[in-house]
Amino acid sequence: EKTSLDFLKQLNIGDVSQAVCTGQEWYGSQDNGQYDSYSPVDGKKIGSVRKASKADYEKLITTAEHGFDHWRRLPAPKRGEIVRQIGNKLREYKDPLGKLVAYEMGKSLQEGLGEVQEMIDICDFAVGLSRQLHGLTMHSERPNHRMYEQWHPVGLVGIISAFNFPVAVWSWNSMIAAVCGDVSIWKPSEKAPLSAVACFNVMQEVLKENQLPEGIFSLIVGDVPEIGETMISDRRLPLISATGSTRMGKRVGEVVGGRLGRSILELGGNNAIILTENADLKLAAPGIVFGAVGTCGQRCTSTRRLIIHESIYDKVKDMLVKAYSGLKIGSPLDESNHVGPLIDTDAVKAMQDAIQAAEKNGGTKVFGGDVLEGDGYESGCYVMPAIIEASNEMEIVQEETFAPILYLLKYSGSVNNAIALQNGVKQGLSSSVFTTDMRESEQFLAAWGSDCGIANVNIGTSGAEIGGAFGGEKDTGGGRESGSDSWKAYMRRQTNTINFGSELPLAQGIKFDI
Ligand code: UN1
Repeated sequence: EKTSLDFLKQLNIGDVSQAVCTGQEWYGSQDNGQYDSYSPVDGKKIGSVRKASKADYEKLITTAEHGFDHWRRLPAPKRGEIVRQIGNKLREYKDPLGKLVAYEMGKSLQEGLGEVQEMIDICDFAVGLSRQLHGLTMHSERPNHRMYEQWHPVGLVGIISAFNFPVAVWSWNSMIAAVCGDVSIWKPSEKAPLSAVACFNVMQEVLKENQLPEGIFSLIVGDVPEIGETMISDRRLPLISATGSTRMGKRVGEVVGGRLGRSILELGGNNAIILTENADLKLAAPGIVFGAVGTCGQRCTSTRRLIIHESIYDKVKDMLVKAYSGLKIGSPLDESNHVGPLIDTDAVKAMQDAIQAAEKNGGTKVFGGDVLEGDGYESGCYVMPAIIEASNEMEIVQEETFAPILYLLKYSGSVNNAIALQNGVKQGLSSSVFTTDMRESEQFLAAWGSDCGIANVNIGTSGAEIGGAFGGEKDTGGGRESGSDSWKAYMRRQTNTINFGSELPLAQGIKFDI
């Protein structure tokens, strides 16, 4: 059966897209090669996007600098009004954009639509924020003096995003940056470039209707050495927000830090759910399964480890094997399926290697792990999610494998032993505990509890709302995006002291007469 590709027409995606967009204008080198985007759903080519050259990048930056000078002069609530219209445009195109995300990346249609919903939600959040970019006022120690702080835009913000959330992560950064008065330059993943092109096609109408200049929102598709490296070492970009592997993040942090720029890093996770003997297993089951197999295990918040009290270990194992046996795996565009494909065959290979390594380390596979073949699985990217009994010290358990592998770990004694296991990895993104005992949940949330950026009670590790700050500690990079006061990272703070008297007293009582 042929997948209906009407959504490509609705999103104005042609055979070959240009590499650069500065808002409405598209351009780019014609002879620097191109990315062909193949769908992991059916293995078919969806379209191509040209690769930008260094000259394209330079032209873009000049435009963005002009765009910034215009945009920063617009009152923040007026910038919010543009973001409000972008949010409404996304509402209009939610269906085709969600379908394209599902088709190009391979996540389920529900999750593709959910990802576009995250974009709409962050636009709404940013609109409200555009009237709340508050600073504080302080009392000056000097008579007839006033002291306060204000927040100004930082300038050009580079956004480097990953394939797994090909559009939402851009919106978390770009929409908050936009109300803050910044302009953004987005380098999307080369594994899902068409979803990025589609976002700009959708947004274009708003920019045009409002007669905005070029360079407020920009897109550049290109290679890491040519474009990614150029961005991170470019002093004209005071802030780089990067999502991806810890290896990539270390490189970004080092280069941006070397020029004393700022970075927001959203890197790998190794997220665990703790099931104590007081867990409500009915509540926990969907949280665990969605966390482990949703998005085919390719969220940075995916559940990778399940830390189970020994008294309920066998029961939980049986429950999970039963639940996994009922999983429907197939085209993510068919809403009755739970799990779609991995992003590509390299990811399939990485999953197979991880399972082998786990078995070599002494782990026991209790379910799944096979590569699926036959009707509907022609792309070679479909796998059966795996459950492996393991222990926390195993090298492979310490690593993030971007695939649906769930490691079962056993603990005995108090919840503090489980928390020690949960914290006993290099990463620190998301964590959760299922318990109906408030003493256990409060231990988990205490200063000596979970060391992660996200710690949940009776909710899984994935599927965070946009209203909270998103990000994590240790090898996860320390950055925070999206809600709460994450906006502060996109602005520079200025402290202002104003003397409205006729004397010039110095602070700290210093006398200096001339
Ligand atoms: C990511 O995987 O990079 O919390 C982001 C979640 C989503 C975002 C994940 N809202 O699972």
